[in-house]
Amino acid sequence: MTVKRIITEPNPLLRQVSKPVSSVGPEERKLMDDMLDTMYDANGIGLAAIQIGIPKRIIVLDISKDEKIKEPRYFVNPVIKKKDINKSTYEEGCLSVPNQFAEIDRPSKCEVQYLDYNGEKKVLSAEGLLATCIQHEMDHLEGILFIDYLSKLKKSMIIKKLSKNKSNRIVV
Ligand code: GNR
Ligand code: NI
Repeated sequence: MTVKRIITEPNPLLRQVSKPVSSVGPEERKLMDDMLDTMYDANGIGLAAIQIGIPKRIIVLDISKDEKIKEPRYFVNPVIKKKDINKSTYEEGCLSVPNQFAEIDRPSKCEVQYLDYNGEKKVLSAEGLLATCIQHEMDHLEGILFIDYLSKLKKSMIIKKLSKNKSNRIVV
């Protein structure tokens, strides 16, 4: 289990479309373990593989409120089968868009089909924060970030800020 460095915007890697996984083997499970470690270390509730530079269609989530009770969820090759016509609004953040938050509307419920940690085919009906988070992570697999839903002006202001922070940071 290793904590990896999370890639932040602007970075062309985050715009890459991730590739389906052919089977869930030791390499994929090691990746999922590292992703979970990286996510917990960064106090996030979700992470897509591309955020640590691996363009595979894998996401991990843990939306449990109690820090001591871990409820990790693993999704390989997730596909959304159904989306509710009703929308919910959540204040979203992203580990790849540090310290920026915005209210985003998304379908309030969704049904997702995926392979789990053991490579078994599963279907999950999600609502609330879980549904939002699944859709946020699945956007990462398509190279989409939540700031893409904002006005051009808001988005460009955020990217400008992040670029500035990056050029000021001393990389060790
Ligand atoms: O930690 C995260 N919190 C969050 C809050 C509202 C909606 C989505 C998220 S996902 C985010 C972690 C992340 O960047 N995942 O890609
Ligand atoms: Ni994100």
